Amino acid sequence: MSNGRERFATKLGFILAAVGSAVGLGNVWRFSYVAGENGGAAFLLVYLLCIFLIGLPVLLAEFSIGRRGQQDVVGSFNTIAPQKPWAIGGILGVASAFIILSFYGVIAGWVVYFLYSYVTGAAAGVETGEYADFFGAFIGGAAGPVFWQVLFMALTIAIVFFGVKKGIELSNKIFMPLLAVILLFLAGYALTLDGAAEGLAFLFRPEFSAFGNPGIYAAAIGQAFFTLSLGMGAMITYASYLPKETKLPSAAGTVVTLDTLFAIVVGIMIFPAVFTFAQFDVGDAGPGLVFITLPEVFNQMGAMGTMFGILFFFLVAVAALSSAISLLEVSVAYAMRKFNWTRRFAAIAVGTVVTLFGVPSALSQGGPLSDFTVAGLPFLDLMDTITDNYFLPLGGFVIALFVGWGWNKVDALKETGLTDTTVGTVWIWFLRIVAPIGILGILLLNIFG
Ligand code: TYR
Repeated sequence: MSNGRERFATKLGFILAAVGSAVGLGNVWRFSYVAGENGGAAFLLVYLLCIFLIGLPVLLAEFSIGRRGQQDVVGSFNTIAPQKPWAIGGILGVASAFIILSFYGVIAGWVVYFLYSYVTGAAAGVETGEYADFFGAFIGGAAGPVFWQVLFMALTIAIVFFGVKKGIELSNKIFMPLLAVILLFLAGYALTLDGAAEGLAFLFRPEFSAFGNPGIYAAAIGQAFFTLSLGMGAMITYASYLPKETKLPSAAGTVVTLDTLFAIVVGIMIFPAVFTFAQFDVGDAGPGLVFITLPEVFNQMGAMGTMFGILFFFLVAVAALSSAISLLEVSVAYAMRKFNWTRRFAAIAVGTVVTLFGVPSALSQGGPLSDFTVAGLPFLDLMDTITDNYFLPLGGFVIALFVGWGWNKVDALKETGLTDTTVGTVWIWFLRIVAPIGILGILLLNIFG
């Protein structure tokens, strides 16, 4: 506490912030459509392997780097290993955080628009089967998507402006459990729909032919890193605000368990609905999947549907906000140290540039920029794929190698409180061998497969 850095007040506060970073659009929006695109159950299996064999060890590695380094992501590498090239991993992380937030704000803007549409009643009067058009009309515009993106980003910037601790801890303590309750309820409701059996089979019964598609491995590892906020220093940055006493392994276990449960419950909620209502093939839905499918579910619920629409989109917006805050915090913490800016100036300057950089994404999903594609991908999908399937795993690769081989093993184990334990030995070897080979193998498979 001597160096004057901001601190989380309690261990619970830290865990809440870390869970708040992890649980967000990744679990709801991204998990649904990426699982849908990649064969459902086969994807889920590879995803879970990536989470536990690679994500969990790397998360603990990030926690220990951050708490030991006591700096932003680049600074933390440099403090622990001065004059070494490891900080490249940190720079890659700042770049990833910046790019991810640019399109994250766009999707979060969609969520806030849906919240608004349920509050005004506009989303409730739509006929069954017409939600694809409702959604299409919104993202096909220009001013609409940009307006809601800017609104959401302004909120994110305002919170980072005032500092990490205030607001985040409190809102996560109340809203995160509420989101869990709503999701469980909706998942229960989804199980009563006509397409429930088909949806569950899609999510849990793998088609073995799907494993032959090299794309699902990259999709799974990208989703694992994205959903756990890994590979770009968000967890390093948060852990740098930790006092020494916090037990890192149990914090990492909590984050991974909760985040994974959220994703699975969302899957149980969404796929029965997809197989009941969808007028598209589940593999082709793309980023609009939840925005088209869930309103159909709310529509079925009659008068209660509006209430669920409001609650659901409100809570997802809050979850997205706590994730967006952690994304912005990565670049802000870096800019504060690097350029000696104040928190307030950094929040506004970096936040504004990120928002501007997100505008092409906002216009790319049916709007004026939809014809501009690279490798068949519209701008938003391109940014998403580059960061999540390449940058984040690469960042995780550097982090694993750093703690596994670069950092003195005794120090790394001491930082996590795992000296002379079996868990500690297993952890180090996962970082040395399993995670790097797994990540590299998947990246190569994706490039050459
Ligand atoms: N994990 C967040 C989600 O699932 C997104 C995110 C990604 C947040 C990377 C932070 C981060 O560093 O929505």
